[in-house]
Amino acid sequence: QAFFKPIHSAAPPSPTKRHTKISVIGAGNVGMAIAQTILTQDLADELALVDAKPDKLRGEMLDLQHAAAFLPRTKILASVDYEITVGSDLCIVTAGARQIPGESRLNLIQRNVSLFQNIIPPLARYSPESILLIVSNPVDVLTYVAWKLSGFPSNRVIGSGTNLDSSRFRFLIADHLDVNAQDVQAYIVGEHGDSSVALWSSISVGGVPVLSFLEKQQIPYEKETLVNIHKAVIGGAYEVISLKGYTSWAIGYSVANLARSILRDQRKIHPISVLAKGFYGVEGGDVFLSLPAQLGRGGVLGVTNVHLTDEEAQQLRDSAKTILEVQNQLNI
Ligand code: 6V0
Repeated sequence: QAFFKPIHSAAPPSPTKRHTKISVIGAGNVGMAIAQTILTQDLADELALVDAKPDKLRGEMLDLQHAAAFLPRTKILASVDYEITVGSDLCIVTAGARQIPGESRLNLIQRNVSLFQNIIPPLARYSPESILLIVSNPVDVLTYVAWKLSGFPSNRVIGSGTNLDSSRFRFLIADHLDVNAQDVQAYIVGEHGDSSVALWSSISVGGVPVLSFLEKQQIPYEKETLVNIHKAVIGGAYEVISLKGYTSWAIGYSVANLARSILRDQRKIHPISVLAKGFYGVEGGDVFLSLPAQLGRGGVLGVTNVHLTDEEAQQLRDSAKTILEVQNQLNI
């Protein structure tokens, strides 16, 4: 006897209701922070977790499933087999090798490329229409690797890039001015990490362009303050890692925010890693860099034309060159 007695006139489920599926590859600190933010924000009907460690993976899956009574209903699956990712709308890759003491950066990247050779082809095969969102570091190079290995059009392969750096930037500016970070429009572009480029001239708070306002009012502002804020953005990740061993909450929210823009077709502009060739004078090869890009259900819809100073544009081109030099040394 059925537990539930169906009502006679119950209509069949509407065929137009979209079933949304997200897969997260890598159930480490970052993958799990992303997974839990996605669950609490009700972004998917189905969440598939893949990792190379079956016990850890099953433990994480059960732990999340046990919260079902407090969360929106989401089917949670986990397996070492990529078959469970079939039909994903969005695949988020956070799997990554950890640096061995004394290992060169290039060697670590090459090990991550080998890892991606096992991850990206099955993802692309099981979800040929999906959008790939790469989080593993070095994110710009690995987004390029994922693009190559997937064979997907570039609008469907993105890296989380400087979305997190920009959120740190907005927090620090908001803290400095004592305003709400959501009212601060400010972008960090370029390479995620040490050589990122802060777009000072385009910062605005509540629609007021900050630098030109200060200049017009002849309010002296310390150039040093600006430099220190950017330094704090770059140092932020290192500081968190040195204190707690890894970063997780902010990257979790940052990636869930990208997932929302994509799956709910929000058409919001995010600084994310996209194929940058042809934008802002970036030439010389296929390179992924963070630029303010519009995101929707189709992936990257376009790149906005923010005014860059000559110095900012040059820094961006230098970043592109550095990344290309690394890429050229890889066996993909
Ligand atoms: P972690 O906690 O070591 O997790 C990595 C996970 O990947 C582990 O659970 C591994 O078992 C798993 N894994 C390894 N190989 C495979 C494989 N072949 N298939 C499936 N799973 C595998 O690392 P953490 O979660 O802290 O970081 C993950 C990655 O995110 C690293 O590359 C970080 O550098 C990167 N981050 C990127 C950020 C960004 O802004 N782009 C921010 C934070 C971290």
